Amino acid sequence: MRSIRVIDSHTAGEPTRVVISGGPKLGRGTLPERLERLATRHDSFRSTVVNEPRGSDVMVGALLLKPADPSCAAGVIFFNNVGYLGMCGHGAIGVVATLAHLGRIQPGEHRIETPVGEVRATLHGAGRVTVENVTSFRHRKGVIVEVPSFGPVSGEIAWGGNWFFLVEQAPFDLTLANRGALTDYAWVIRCALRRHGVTGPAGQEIDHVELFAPASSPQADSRNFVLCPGKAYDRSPCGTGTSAKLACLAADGKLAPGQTWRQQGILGTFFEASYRLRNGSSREVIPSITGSAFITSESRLILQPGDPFPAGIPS
Ligand code: PYC
Repeated sequence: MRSIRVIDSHTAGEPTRVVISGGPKLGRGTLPERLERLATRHDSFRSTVVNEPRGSDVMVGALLLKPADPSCAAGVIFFNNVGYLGMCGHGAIGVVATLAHLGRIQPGEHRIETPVGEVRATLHGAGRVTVENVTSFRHRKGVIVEVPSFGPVSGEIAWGGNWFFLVEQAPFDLTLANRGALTDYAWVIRCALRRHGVTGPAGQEIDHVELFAPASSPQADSRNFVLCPGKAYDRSPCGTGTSAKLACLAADGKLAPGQTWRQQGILGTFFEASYRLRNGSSREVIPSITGSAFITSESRLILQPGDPFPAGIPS
């Protein structure tokens, strides 16, 4: 009977399931090469770990791997109910808290390989972590898409480790009670982007939609609602989404390097963020995101012979 050892945590409310053992053999190579093998030869593993009945649409999986560079603490591939994520901010915080929980790392700085580049993480202790993300940038601003039932919607396209369409206003208050309407609204925006061929610079799909409103707390600068590729909304303020936001603020001269931005998510939890410029570039920023993760369980996922859903239920 096959089993997969996992540790679950949540970061600002958003779950991460770190696979400690029992994953497929991906061989050697860079993280993008191993991601390619995972996606093309073992995609059922992704679905087994995060989809129902063992997981849920909101679960983000993190497969721990030996890093290609042995001086890194780990390599990690993030995935969700429908596919793979380049980077994942809340997930990286969850991975670092999990490695600390396992006693594999101590407070201090650690490097982690992801398919879209290396990130630095500082473990402050008690699950509090700062992740210095991959280089982030705004691709376009003032992009207008015609959204059925809502009319023209204007937004910015930015990379923060994933591709985002950032919209400054929404027709519904950004409250948890409105999550259904916000999900539907963000989803029709995403479909409109796809229909109109709005992409990243090399044709990349814009698969995250991020809506903003003023914060509900004087301690925050802004509140967001982020819709992920598989139609689950991010319970956290979204680390890569906050990175994309920093890139837009920096491009508009609205946030100085080193200045703190407190991003509140839909549950009211916060990430603290700031950026430095990449090699003096005024277009590319290196964001740092600070948040806390809490371990919620240690378990073994079991694939019993005869189970009609050994690979989970497709989302
Ligand atoms: O925190 O970057 C993030 C993230 C992406 C998708 C879900 N969370």
